[in-house]
Amino acid sequence: PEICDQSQSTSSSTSPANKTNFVGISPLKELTNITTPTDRPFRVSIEGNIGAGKSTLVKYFENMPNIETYPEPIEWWRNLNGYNLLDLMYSDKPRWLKVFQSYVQFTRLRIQTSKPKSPSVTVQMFERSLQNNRFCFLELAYRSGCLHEADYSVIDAWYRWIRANVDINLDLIVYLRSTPEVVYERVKARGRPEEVGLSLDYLTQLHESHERWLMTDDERFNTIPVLVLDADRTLDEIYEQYKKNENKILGYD
Ligand code: D5M
Ligand code: MG
Repeated sequence: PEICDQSQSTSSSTSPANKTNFVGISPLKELTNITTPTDRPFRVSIEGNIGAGKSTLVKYFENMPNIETYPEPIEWWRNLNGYNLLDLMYSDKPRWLKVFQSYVQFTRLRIQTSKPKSPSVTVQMFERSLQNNRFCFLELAYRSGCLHEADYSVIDAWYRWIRANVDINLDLIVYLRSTPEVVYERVKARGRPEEVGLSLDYLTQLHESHERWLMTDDERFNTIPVLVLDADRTLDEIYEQYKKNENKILGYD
């Protein structure tokens, strides 16, 4: 495919992207099949577009008893032997996207297989996941022509091996569902230097990639239960949603 032709996936006006007011449980992934594991903590991953408020949610839970939170390891990506891989990736995707995907997958593997620091930890909360890397970012990179099928296949082969040989299962995904225009404004306001060139078009594609992964019933993408929260609201309203859904998010009910 043509390198980084990003024109092909922005037009789907029939996608669930337009149901902006949808809050609640993904209709296709009922939460009835949540199981609380007995041999390890409950694992929940916080997912959503750039600027959806994942870090804020993770922070909200960070000091609660028996919960261990794992923010995205963005500082690892920003400094690998002095190289800022995040910046390299955004400044030249055809050159750097594949090694970035590969490094992100590695860092997420390290995090998602962390042993809790104390035996009293009953919940591990991750900001994004290996599953996100594979089914959202890697998939989008491939579909938009940013990644050669051979590169995609190598990273996919690693993912498959990991999944077959290491316990990377998640018990719940919390999807902070947003509208691309809303997160675009937040990303601009946040002003992370690597993200200055981020376009509304890319955020729209990323949104659609989250939708494809989490809001369709295609089991090749996801079989993990998904709790959907409306991330377009104000911070106060979003905190209200956390409070209301706290027990669900933590696997307590
Ligand atoms: O910020 C996380 C940043 O890292 C954001 O710029 C997206 C980028 N990111 C994270 N994972 C990937 C993968 N797998 N590919 C490409 N870019 C990625 P946040 O605000 O937490 O979303
Ligand atoms: Mg974040």
